[in-house]
Amino acid sequence: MSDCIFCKIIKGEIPSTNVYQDEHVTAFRDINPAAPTHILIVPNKHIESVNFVIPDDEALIGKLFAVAKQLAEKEGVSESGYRLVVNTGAEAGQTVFHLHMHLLGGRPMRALG
Ligand code: DGP
Repeated sequence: MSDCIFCKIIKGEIPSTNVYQDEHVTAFRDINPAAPTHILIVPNKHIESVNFVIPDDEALIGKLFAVAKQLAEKEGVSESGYRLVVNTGAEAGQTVFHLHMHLLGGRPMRALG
């Protein structure tokens, strides 16, 4: 989508610190990190949120987890632990409406509330 900030990052139209990219998925460091490791893993296809996932996207959504596993190992947080978060909708705190998975690690996480 032309006015989507993550679509622009995926296309290299605005700067980002990319840590992974293939034809389906891009991952880059969050601009406002909430943990020592804070990476956003996004499908290259513009999907607004989990609410807009269709059956054809299932392999793509699975790929987000495969990339998360790979990046957690690379960041050295596989053993210590990490959190994968997908905010969906305004009340959950979604601010960018291009589906993304947060990979957070490198510090103890509080219980969800
Ligand atoms: P969420 O609140 O779940 O929609 O998370 C959106 C995240 O995106 C938030 O943690 C900040 C990050 N973010 C927003 N704009 C940019 C940007 O231009 N570059 C990068 N690297 N991250 C961004």
